[in-house]
Amino acid sequence: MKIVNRIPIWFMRQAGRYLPEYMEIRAKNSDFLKLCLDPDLASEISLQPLKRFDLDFIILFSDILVIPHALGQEVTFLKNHGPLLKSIYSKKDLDYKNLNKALDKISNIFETIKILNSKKKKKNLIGFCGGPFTVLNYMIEGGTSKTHSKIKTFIKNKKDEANDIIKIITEISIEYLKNQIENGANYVQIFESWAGLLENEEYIDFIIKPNQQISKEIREFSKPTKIIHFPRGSRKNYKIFTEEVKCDVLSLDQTYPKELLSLLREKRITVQGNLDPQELLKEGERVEEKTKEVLEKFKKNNHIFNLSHGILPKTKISNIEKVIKVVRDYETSK
Ligand code: 1CP
Repeated sequence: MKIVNRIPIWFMRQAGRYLPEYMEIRAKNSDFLKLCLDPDLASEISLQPLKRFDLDFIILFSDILVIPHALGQEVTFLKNHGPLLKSIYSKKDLDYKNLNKALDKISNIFETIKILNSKKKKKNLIGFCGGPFTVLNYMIEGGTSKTHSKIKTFIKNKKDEANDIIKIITEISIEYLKNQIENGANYVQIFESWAGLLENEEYIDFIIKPNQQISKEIREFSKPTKIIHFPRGSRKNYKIFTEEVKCDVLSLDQTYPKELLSLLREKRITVQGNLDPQELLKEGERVEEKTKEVLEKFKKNNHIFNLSHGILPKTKISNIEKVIKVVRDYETSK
C-alpha cells in the first residue's frame, strides 16, 4: 500500500457567515458576544465545518475581542458593522482589578473547549487569542479602522500607557491560552492580524516582545502544545519574527519574502497558508490552479494548508470543497 503523505488542512474563519447553518444559529442569537460565551452553541458552531468538509483541525468558535471584554471594556458587535468598543485612553479606563476576576468573565469558553475535546476524535483542536498589539489596536480604535490613525498616534505619543496596556493584555492572554490547553486544545494560534502596521523599533517593542513572551511561557507550561504564530502583513519583518520568536508553525499571508522558506526549513518550522481568500469568490477552474500553486510553492517545507486570511462571507461552499479535493489528490499523487 502506498503511504500517503497527508497535508493537514483547515481554513481561518472556517466557522462563520458563509455557512447557512451558522447563519441559522446567528439569526436566533443577535448578541454575538453572548454566542461566543455559550458553550453548547459555540461548540456546535465550531463543529459545523467538520460535518461538511474533510478537515484536520477544529478551531474554537470565539473572537479575539473577548479579551477587552474580560478587561472591563464595553464590546458590542453591530449588525453589518463589525465590533464597537467604548473608547479608552489609558489602563485606568478599564474596569480591571485582577487576572482571575477578568478570566472568570470568559471562563465559559473553557467549557466550550472541554465539550470540543470530548468530541474531537482524532482531529486537532486549536485554541487562540489575538496578538497583544492587534487587541490593543481594537481597544484604542474602538473598532475596525481603515487608517489606524488613533493607534499609531497612541503608541507614538503615549508609549508608556501603550506598554502598560500591552503588558496586561499579554499577561491575560497567556493565562487564557493556558486554560484552553488545560481543557484540551493541542494547538494555539496567536492572531497578530495588524503586525503589518509597524516597522523598526515599534515592531520590536509591540510585536516581537509580546509574542516572544507568550511563546516562551506557553512552551514552559506545555511542551507538546504546538504554537502557530500569525504576524499578518509582516513583509520583510517575517524574517526577524522567525529569528526572534520561537514558532512551531508560522502562518503566512502574501507579503512574506521568498527567502523565508529556506529559513523555515532550517529551523524546522511548519509553514501554514496561504491561498488568497479572494480566490474563493471566483468562478471556474482558477481556484484549483491557485490551490496547486500553493502546494507547489511549499512542497519542500512542512506544510499545513490554509488561507492567507479568513474565509469571506460571500465564499461559495463548492469552492471550499474544490480546494480540499485538490489537496487530497495532490498528497496521494506524490
Ligand atoms: O456573525 C457575525 O456577524 C460575526 C462574524 C464573526 C465571526 C464568525 C466575527 C466578528 N468573529 C468571528 C469568529 C472568529 N473571529 C474566529 C472563529 C474561529 C474560526 O472559524 O476561525 C476567529 C479565530 C476570529 C478572530 C478574529 N476576530 C480576528 C483575527 C483574525 C483576522 O480576521 O484577522 C480579528 C481581527 C477579529 C475581530 C473581528 N471579529 C468580528 C469582526 C467583524 C471583526 C473585525 C475584523 C476587522 O477589523 O476587519
